[in-house]
Amino acid sequence: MKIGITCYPSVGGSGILATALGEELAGRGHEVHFISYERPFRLPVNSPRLHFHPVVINDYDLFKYPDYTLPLSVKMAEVSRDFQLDVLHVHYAVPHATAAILARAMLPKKIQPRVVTTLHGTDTTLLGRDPGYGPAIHHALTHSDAVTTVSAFLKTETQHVLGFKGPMEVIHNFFTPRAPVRSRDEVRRELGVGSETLLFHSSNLRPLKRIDLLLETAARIQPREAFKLLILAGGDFTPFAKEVRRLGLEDQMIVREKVSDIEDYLQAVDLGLVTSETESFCLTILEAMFFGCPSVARRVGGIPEVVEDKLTGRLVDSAEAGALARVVEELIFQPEQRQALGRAAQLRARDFFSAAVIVPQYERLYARVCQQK
Ligand code: GMT
Repeated sequence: MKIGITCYPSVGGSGILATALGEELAGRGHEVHFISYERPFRLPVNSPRLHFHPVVINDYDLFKYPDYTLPLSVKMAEVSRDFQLDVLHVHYAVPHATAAILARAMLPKKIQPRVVTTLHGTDTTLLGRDPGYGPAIHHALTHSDAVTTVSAFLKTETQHVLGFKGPMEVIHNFFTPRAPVRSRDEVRRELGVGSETLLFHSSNLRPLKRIDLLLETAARIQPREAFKLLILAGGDFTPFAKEVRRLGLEDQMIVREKVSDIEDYLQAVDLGLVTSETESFCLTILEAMFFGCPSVARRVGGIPEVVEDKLTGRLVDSAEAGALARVVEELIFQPEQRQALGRAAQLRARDFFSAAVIVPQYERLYARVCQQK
């Protein structure tokens, strides 16, 4: 098939997932065309059947805010026409789904691609509640040929928040780890970590990730010498430096910003820590699971679909730093228990959230919507 994919190209779960999906589809013989304002950062160059079409945005003085939706929709229509796309698969509703619906309407009926929209989380849970976005998202979902969500939780939220009553298929996220370039020992040496437990947090640091709670939790873990905390930051960490100093955590913290070789770090860490207010799925937990690293997370959103408490990680009901810290301490001082959780997490990742399990679900969906043509 000929499939167009639009996603956010920078660091972020929805973009990572969409890029991996495109790569997997090309590997299975499909022709894949990425359409975005930048080349997705994990998209390989010179790979057969993988193409990238940049959207050019001109900055006109007459606009206070530059518009992306219109040039994106024009590029989507052009690529659909020139490469006879069967499907336009858009990841993250805003503005991608709206642009796809417009692109399709610009084309003559017989060359219109099918539009598949995948909701990832904040496009429903945050923007869906915004009266300036909600109706446009609802319209785009209603006019998509298929809608998928990355968790059952997100499907329910979409029904509640947007009042969307149409069919939605739950297709969980997947991850295909690349081989690390450096060894675990080399990476731990780079980080200055010896036998301490290496805690791990990876996120875009937005308020929803509750970095305040993450740092407060780290500050409550005793004794301090027992751990270090590695943060892979998909954003600027400097605003948090003052809080790190206030909590006296300078010696425990290691921060790396905008890392692309995440696998090097994933193989070197021992325990993930996720303090988010909500997550529709939490790809970072899954990425760590593939390397046998379990996580401690709050029991929120779609996380219980990924982590089974006490089997493949730990879920904490409380949003209180002390409660999270007690569970982390337990796993620091019981390495056998932590490693058993990690081994089970790795098996679960492979059996339920690998490309081999998930990608065929998208292929079947594409075939189904194309039959309706
Ligand atoms: O976390 C974000 O706000 C970014 C967003 C994204 O576009 O990357 O993440 C969402 O999509 C990820 C991939 O499906 C999910 O793993 C994240 O849980 C989800 N984030 C939220 O729901 C907050």
